[in-house]
Amino acid sequence: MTDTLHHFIGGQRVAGDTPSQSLNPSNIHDIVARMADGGQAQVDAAVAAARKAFPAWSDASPEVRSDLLDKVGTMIIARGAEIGRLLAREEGKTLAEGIGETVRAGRIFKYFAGEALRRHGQNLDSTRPGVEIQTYRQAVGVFALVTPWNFPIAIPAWKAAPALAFGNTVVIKPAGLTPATASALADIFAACDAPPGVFNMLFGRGAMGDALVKHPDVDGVSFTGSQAVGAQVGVAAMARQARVQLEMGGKNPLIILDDADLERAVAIALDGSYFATGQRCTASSRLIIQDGVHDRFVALLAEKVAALRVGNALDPDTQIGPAVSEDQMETSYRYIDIATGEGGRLVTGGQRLTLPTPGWYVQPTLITDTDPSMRINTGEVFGPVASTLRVKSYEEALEVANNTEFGLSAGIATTSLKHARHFQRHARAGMTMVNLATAGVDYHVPFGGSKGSSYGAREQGFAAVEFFTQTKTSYSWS
Ligand code: UN1
Repeated sequence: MTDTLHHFIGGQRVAGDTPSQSLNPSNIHDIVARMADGGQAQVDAAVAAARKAFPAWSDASPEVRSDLLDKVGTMIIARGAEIGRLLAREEGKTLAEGIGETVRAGRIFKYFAGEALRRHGQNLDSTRPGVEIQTYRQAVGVFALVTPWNFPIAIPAWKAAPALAFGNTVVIKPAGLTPATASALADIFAACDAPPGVFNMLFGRGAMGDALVKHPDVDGVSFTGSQAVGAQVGVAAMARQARVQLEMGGKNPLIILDDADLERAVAIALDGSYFATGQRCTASSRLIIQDGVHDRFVALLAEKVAALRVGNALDPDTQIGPAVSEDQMETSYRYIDIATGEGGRLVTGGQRLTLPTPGWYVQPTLITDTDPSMRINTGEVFGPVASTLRVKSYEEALEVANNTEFGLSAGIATTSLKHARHFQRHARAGMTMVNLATAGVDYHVPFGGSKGSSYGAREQGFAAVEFFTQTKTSYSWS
């Protein structure tokens, strides 16, 4: 079945041409959806609808906002198996990963249903007698949310839910590779009787996102995607003093020290580097291993990697689905070639795969004997590919881990409290993981990185209020 997706503007589906389509990366003969495109006129209409809805939505009782988010969350979870399957079909995650992500999106809405009711202002004594001070958190206005293909429902949820909870209205432009999954969210807002214009969705390619981000009536932009696009989004937003939040790539290290619980270390490396086909900005791509345990760790991990079942995402036995697109598949193989060309040793993987259904499959790959300057250790691969680096000490491991322009997530496998504590303080990353995979985060706590990975206020959990509200300080004397 091929869906036809139209824009969702002011509570209505707005039809237009549907020139592009999304494909099932596990079986490229399967067209998942035909997707509308558009330009300035659709962007103007969506932003105008969001602007029109803003006064009533921001003035509404927090209970009204809480109720809508709770209803949306409940409906997403109720439809978890069906939307999760659509996600797996369109993005290439396994069924379990697709359903897991969908349920997570529902939980995000339910969390922010609670946040909408929480009081975020303060009462303070003034330094002057008889004067009182209150701070309020007020809604900002219309937010543009530009979301990536790798979490096609969770990331729209984690940007839209807080924006709406605090009284803003939104226009989402989901990634062109995964529009059908995002569109399910627009259907749910319609089914939950969301006030028209509070939640709008525009389909299309990069030019559509560009027009949205540059729209003078958009007050803030939250973006997740590549560094190159993020830089343009940042400049466009700042040019008119719109607030902006950017989540970009990662080149996340996982250190394995000699004293690590080896079985645990192998399990978290396997999860962090390969699950979700390595298509997570939090994926572990550099495994930094201490001398004493290096060979044993590599042998154990290689055995597990070689045994991973790559296949059609909709087959329940599949552990690793395909890359999302031909481009992403080719990027992985290109990085593998460069790595072996520069002297890396291919321990397992790296071969092209022909499976019963034609798709963009990548064989999970482990490359050893690399050094920090190789391309495989500097660029973001975004595929099921990891490299290993051999180090002599914890100090050297930390130095190698921090030697990157990114800084999203960083992990360490160790039983030493001393090294774990030191790492938590000195890893230059927004998130640190001790004996846990670098990927796979909770939804009720801050998310974000340092250096080239992130810009602006943190996303998620109790931190989201920073970006999606503006503080007013009120003085009174009586
Ligand atoms: C996770 O690791 O659970 O685009 C989430 C990404 C991140 C989300 C990762 N923004 O991969």
